[in-house]
Amino acid sequence: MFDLKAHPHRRLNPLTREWVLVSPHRTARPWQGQVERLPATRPPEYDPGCYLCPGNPRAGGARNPDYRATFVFENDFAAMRPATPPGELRESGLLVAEAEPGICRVVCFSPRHDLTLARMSVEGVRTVVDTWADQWLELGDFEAIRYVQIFENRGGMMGASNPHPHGQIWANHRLPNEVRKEQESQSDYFEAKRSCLLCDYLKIERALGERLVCENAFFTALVPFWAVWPFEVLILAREHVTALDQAGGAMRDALAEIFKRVTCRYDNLFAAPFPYSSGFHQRPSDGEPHPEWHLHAHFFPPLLRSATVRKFMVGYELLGQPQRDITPEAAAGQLRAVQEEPLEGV
Ligand code: H2U
Ligand code: ZN
Repeated sequence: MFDLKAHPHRRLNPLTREWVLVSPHRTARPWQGQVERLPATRPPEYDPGCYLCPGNPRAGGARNPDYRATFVFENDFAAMRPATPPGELRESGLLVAEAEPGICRVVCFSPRHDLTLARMSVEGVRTVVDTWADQWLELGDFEAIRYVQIFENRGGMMGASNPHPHGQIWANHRLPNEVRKEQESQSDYFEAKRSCLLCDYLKIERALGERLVCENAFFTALVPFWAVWPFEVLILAREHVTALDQAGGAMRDALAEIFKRVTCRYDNLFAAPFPYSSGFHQRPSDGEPHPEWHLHAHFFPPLLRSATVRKFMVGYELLGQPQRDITPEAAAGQLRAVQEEPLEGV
């Protein structure tokens, strides 16, 4: 008898329509609760050498203002530029290139060099939520911009260049690959069923409960059935809103609250600050209503069993498909078991 808890199987991600191989038998042993904290060297509140701290010079000569809450600036090493001339290359359908105009910005979450979303107050994170929503609207209004990607890389393991709490926004003309896949699947589902893929998925998960991590009145955090990363989390709006502009004050407070709770749980799992890449997926900024889109945030953390054991996408995963040993159900259980308050000294 086929058993998801015991037998190798593959699971479908209905958002990307990609499969993940799940090998639950490889971790049939119970979790040892191993906690291997990295040395708690908390950074100073202000670092004179940091290019994101208030008042400090950045590369390229600009100087940061003496900001008191959030601070947004154009990336000095932007991956895309607004003034990119139109153009394309098409050679036999095999050499294909298209000019890609865009705008890249950096968002400092706080003037305090030593904070993280987990360590900031909910009010402080609410200011970040407002900044994200304002930037999403402002960048989406540009003629050339059709998608605004808000994201955060946290920790050197995920390639973040600096511990100062910050994220980035890349806004550009065409849908990035991951967004295009989610656009197509949500749109096809909406056409076929006249209902929203993620609203329907959330109903199933809330009824089953085994993959839930935590929730409040407006958001649910869960480990998706199709998770690839060991402690991957999906934060879903509980009402059908297509983007941050449709979130009112109470919903924005709740978003700040759930971000703090999820990142605290991460920090309390193995390592503070727990590394991850996270970001929102929401409706494209092309002026269409996109009723099929459901606002959500993904968290992709690389850690597997401890602060030092990480997951790499190598070998079979690069050449075949992603694979995981610890099941999403087990990962959700571990995330539910850790406390939500920041630990002393973390
Ligand atoms: P990451 O930590 O996710 O790499 O983001 C930091 C960004 O900050 C990075 O994209 C930019 C880098 O280009 N940056 C500046 O714009 N100015 C600077 O003085 C240094 C870094
Ligand atoms: Zn700093």
